[in-house]
Amino acid sequence: QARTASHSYVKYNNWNTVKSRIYHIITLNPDLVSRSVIGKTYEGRPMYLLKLGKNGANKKAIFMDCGFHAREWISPAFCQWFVKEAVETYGKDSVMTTLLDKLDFYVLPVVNIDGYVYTWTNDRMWRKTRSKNAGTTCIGTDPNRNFDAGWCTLGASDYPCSSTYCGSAPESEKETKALADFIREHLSTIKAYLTIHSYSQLLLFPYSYTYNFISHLMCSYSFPVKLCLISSPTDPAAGGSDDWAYDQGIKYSFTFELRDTGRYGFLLPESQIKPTCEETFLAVKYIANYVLEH
Ligand code: ING
Ligand code: ZN
Repeated sequence: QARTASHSYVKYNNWNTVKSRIYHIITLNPDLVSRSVIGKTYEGRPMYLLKLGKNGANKKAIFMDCGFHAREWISPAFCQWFVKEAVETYGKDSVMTTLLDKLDFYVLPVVNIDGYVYTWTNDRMWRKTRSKNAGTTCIGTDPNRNFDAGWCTLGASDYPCSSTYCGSAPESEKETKALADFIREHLSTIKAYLTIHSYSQLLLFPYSYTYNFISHLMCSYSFPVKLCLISSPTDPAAGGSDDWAYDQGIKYSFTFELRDTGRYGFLLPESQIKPTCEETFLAVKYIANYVLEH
C-alpha cells in the first residue's frame, strides 16, 4: 500500500491513510478524542478504538463499529466521517455538544483490517477475515457469523470456503474476540451497539438468528417514522454481532445497511460518500440522543 496517498473524507482511503488520519485527529483534539488498542488482527495489525467525548463521570456510552466486511468500503468511510463531523460540530451544534458532554462514543473504524487491506491489494470483492483454516486452502471466516448468538445454526455455513463461513467456534477470529471482550468489559456503560454495513439501505434490529422480533422494537419507542419505515428484518442469519450485543443486554442494537439498493452495490461511487454519510450521521445522532434521554 502506498504511504503517500492523502486523506479525503469524500474518497475511499486505504488503511495506512485511515491510520494516519486517526493519529492526526487525536493530535488536534486531545480533549475530545483518544485512542486505545483493543487487540491485534490475525495478520498482527493493531485494532484502534477511538473514544469520543468530554471527560466526565458516569457517562453512558455508544459503541459503533465499521468495516466488518472488507468490501463494504462505505462503512469505514462513515466511521471516519462520523468522527470528523462530531469533532467539528462540537461547540457549534447544540445537540452534538450535549451528546459529547454527556455520552462517550466508542468508534472502531475498521474491524476487519486484514480483509480491508486485501480489498485494496488483491481482491476488491473480499468479505471475510484473512485467517487460515485447518485442512483447506480456503481463507477466512465471516466475522458477522462468528458471534455466539445461535452460532452457525441459520444463514451461515460451516464450510470454510463459503463467504458466510461461521468459523471453527464462536469468536474464533481475533478481531471478533477483541470486539466482544471490549464490550463485555464495558457492559455497564454501553447502552447502544451500532454496526455499519452495506448495502441495501436498511436499519436492521434483532433478531436475525430467529424469526422472533425483539420486545423492544424501535417503533414502540416512538422512533421517528422515517427510521421505522426503513426497518426490516433480514433473511435469518445467526452469529451476527447485533444479536449477540442484544443478548448481552444492550437493548438498542442495530445493523445499518448503507447505500445503495443494488445499482452499484459494494462499488458505491465516491460521489455518494458525502450524501450517504450525511444521512447516516443524522440517524446515529438521533439514536444517540434517544439513548441519552432514556
Ligand atoms: N449484511 C449483514 C450480513 O452479515 C446481517 C446482514 C445483519 C446478518 C445482522 C446477520 C445479522 O450478511 C451485510 N451486508 O453484510
Ligand atoms: Zn456486511
